[in-house]
Amino acid sequence: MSYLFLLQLMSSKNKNLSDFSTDHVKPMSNRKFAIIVSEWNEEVTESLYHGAVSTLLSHGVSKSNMVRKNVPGSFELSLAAQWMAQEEDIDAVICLGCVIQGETRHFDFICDAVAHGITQVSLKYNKPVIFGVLTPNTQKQALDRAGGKYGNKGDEAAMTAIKMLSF
Ligand code: DLZ
Repeated sequence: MSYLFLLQLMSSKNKNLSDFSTDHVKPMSNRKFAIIVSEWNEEVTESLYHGAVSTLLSHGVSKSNMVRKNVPGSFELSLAAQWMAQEEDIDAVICLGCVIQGETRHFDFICDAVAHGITQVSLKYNKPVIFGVLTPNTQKQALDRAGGKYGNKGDEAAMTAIKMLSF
């Protein structure tokens, strides 16, 4: 079992991803967000996207201050995040994906690469670049965390961006 998968289980088991404190959050109405959505496991990633948008809207971000971009798979999130982070008017980048454990080591390579890549982009551009990537064992576990019984990781990702911009 990979380290990332363990982290994922630890972070969402017994926790509702849509349940967070909003203390000390600053106004977001003049902030601009890029939201990058991976097309793999589309049913899940579309739910993550809708969760992220609704959380941003409920914190005063207008639709015109959200830019959506799609990428083919989660592996491509890092480069797309870099393209968006280098845009001066973008304040934070939210990366949304879902990598489901398969029978090969593809899962580990993709998860490790995207976690590392997103971190690098965040540090290079000095902006929040959020890891809104689910790494479950099954599609059911993914749906449980994409608007199901454990909330929505898209909400959590948007809230993380808001909190980092309020830092
Ligand atoms: C190839 C692949 C596989 C097997 N599984 C997933 C997945 O579960 N989730 C995901 O987001 N992407 C997957 N991909 C696609 C890779 O992320 C990437 O798009 C391709 O390897 C091409 O670089």
